[in-house]
Amino acid sequence: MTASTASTTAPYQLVRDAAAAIAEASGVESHDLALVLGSGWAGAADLLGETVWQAEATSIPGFRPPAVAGHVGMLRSVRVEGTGARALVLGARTHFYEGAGVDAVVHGVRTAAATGARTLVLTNGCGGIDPSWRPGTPVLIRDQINFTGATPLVGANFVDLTDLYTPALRKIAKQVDPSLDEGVYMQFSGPTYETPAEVQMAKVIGAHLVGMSTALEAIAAREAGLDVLGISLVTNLAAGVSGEALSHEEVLEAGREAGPRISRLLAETVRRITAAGDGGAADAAASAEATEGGEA
Ligand code: 8IG
Repeated sequence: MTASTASTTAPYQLVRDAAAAIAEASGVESHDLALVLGSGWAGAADLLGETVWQAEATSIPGFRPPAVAGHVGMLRSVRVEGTGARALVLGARTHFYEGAGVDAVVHGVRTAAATGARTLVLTNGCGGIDPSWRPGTPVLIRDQINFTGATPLVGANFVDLTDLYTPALRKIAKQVDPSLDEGVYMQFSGPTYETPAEVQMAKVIGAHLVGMSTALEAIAAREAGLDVLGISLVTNLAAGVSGEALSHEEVLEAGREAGPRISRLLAETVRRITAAGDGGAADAAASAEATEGGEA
């Protein structure tokens, strides 16, 4: 890892400033786990536990206002119900298609790591290529294809991505909801949705889910040493799969419909991850083994 070079560059200084500002404003010295809430997931963190602090993200260094007008991006510090662990909830993200650069896209993730988080839960709304996934279906991300042509890493920084999405964390999510499927998420640069031909290409090269986020963030998380759990909410069938046109209204409706299910999934998964210890995957894996056969 090239932390010695990376940590002296401007984006990393901004990250340290952001983490210090969050600690100061929230009174929470360090966090154990962080979550990024994507399209359709806005209310999904409401069952996690007690919110002990919240603020507009733009009050913290490096966080940009959300691209969608009338939408305020909030940061929250939550005490996880049942375990007392500290969760940092990032209520909005900066997308690659905003053109602010990759450092802006991954600022929240790097800040989460700098607040002490060991585990990151990335959520998103996306298009599904498998027609059996009706809009409103949550799917675990097993692996990814970064099709943006960009990366948050600079220099000879050869981060291993073999287990980019931590298997032990997926296992815990499946114990919470045994009906969860897994898929490969492909990040396009956006902001257009794909053409039907692009969706066919995605399918041929091994993708099951198409979206405009998450992959770059997962890479930055891995560089920062975080364990990553990714959950996509299929809010629409990808272009050309159903023959219907894509609509933003459909996306919103799928999110509303899936709300109760994904809220319970998120809360119970986070509770189990943090129950084992400090939120690291080794503890999570141990707890998954310990409960094996008992509940799932
Ligand atoms: I919500 O079908 C949502 N986000 N690229 N394709 C891409 N991003 C998305 C889609 C989709 N649905």
